[in-house]
Amino acid sequence: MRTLPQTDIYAITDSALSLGRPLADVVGALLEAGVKIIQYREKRKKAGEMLRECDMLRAMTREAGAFFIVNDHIDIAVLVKADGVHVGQDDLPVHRVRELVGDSCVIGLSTHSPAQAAAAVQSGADYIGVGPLYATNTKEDVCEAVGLEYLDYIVKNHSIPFVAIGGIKRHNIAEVARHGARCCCLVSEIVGAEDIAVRVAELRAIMNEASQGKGL
Ligand code: TZP
Ligand code: MG
Repeated sequence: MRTLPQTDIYAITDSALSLGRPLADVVGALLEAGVKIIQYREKRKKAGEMLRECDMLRAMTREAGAFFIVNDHIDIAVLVKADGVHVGQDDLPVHRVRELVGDSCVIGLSTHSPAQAAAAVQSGADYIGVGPLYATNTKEDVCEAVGLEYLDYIVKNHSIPFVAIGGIKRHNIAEVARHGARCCCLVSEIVGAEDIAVRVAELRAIMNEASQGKGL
C-alpha cells in the first residue's frame, strides 16, 4: 500500500549533527524510541558509502516495522527497496521519478509555497513537505522560512498528506501541532540530542497535548 504511515515524528538523519555517534547507533535509538519514519539524508557522503548505509538502515527499519525513505538518490532507493524517496524542487520531477521507482514506492516532495503545493498534487506526489517553517542551519541553500501561514494554507486548502519541517524544536513544536500538523520532521533537534529516546518522548508528549487542545 503506497501511503506514508500516520505518525507524529518523522526523523531525518544527518551524520554531521549526530555528536560523532555512528549512524547505526543513532537510527537504532530512533527505532527503539518508536519512531516509525526514518529518512536517510546525508549530503556529504560518496555513493558507495551511502549504498552500504542504506542497505543497513533498510534491514534495521524492516526489522523494526518502520518506514524507510531515501532523500535525493532514486537509484539507491530502488537498489535497497526503500519504502519511499524524497525529492526537492530542483531534483528530478515526480512523474519521472515515478517511472523509476514504480507504483508501490511513496514519493515525497518538498514545497515552499501554495503554487508548489498545487503542482505537487498534480505531479502525483504521495505527500509533501511543508516548510521551512522556521529558520534552520541544517539545510544548505535553504529558502527563507515560510512561516506558519503556509502551514495554515495547506491545512485549509489541501487534503494531500503533509509533514511540517524546518527549525522545529521542543520550544515551538506545540505551536506547529496547534496549527494542524500531525506529523513533524526534525533533524538537529533529534539526532543532535544527547539522549535521543528522551528527546523523542518529550517531543511526542508536547505534540500530543497540543493537538488535544491543551495548549502547552
Ligand atoms: N528541508 C527543509 S528544512 C530542512 C529540510 C531537510 C532541514 C530541517 O532541519 P532541522 O534541523 O530540523 O531544522
Ligand atoms: Mg533534494
